[in-house]
Amino acid sequence: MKSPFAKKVTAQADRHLINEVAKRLDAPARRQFMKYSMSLGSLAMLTGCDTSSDEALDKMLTGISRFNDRVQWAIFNPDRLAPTYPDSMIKVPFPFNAYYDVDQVREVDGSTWKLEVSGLVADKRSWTLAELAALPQMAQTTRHICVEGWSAIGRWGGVPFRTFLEKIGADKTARYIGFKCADDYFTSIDMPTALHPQTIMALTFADHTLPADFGYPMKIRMPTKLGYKNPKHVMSMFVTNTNPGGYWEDQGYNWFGGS
Ligand SMILES: Nc1nc2c(c(=O)[nH]1)N[C@H]1C(S)=C(S)[C@@H](COP(=O)(O)O)O[C@H]1N2
Ligand SMILES: [Mo]
Repeated sequence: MKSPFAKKVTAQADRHLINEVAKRLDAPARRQFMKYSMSLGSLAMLTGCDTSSDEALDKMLTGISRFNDRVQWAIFNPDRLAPTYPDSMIKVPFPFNAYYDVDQVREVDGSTWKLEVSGLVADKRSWTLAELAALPQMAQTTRHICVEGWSAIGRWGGVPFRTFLEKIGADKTARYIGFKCADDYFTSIDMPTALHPQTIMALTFADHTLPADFGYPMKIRMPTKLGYKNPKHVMSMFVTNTNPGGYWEDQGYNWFGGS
């Protein structure tokens, strides 16, 4: 996603989003909104034509992506549910994806694993797998969408993330939650998505222990976000007001990453 072409595709998606948002506004708000986004759009065209300045193009596209983050945050509906599907539609075998090949998958020892918790929370003690498994559980069959051009329906089960956040006394007015994984992956999400009723700390896939490939011992599963926002093999999490970025996000993927 680092290439200028990939970034142009992102900019096109942003134009699409701008039009989608405009459709939802009433007439005066739409005029104002379009005035603002059109000025961004004409800037895009001007800078886009100036191929001698990659730096300017880069800066402008990053600006649009930040704008896109703010728009997605603003229109995110905490009560709207992502579609769920019958279990007969679960994709077998489910696709694997990571920034490395499947033979490089990290083998995490679930018997010694402890989820570390830090930042703006009342209770910073770490959690064993058995402790998480003893909390209330839910499961849902949803579609995972990867920006690399595939999507697949899967079934993830585990602890509703909201339940966990309330249990540890997380500051629900904080803006972000960051995650660090057993590989070099990291990502972060907005608090409204963390509290969404379909966001889960997944411990199972298709009603069995989460396989290593899919993020054992725990992944954060959000059907309202694109694949790269769903961290596998989570080792630690922290609540913060400073945007922690992410592995792909820091290389040009849109940070909010809604789907
Ligand atoms: N720890 C970790 N989590 C990760 C990734 C990764 O490389 N490492 N890749 C992300 C991407 S881009 C996708 S599409 C999904 C793939 O999840 P799956 O292997 O369960 O299909 O994991 C996401 N979470
Ligand atoms: Mo992905």
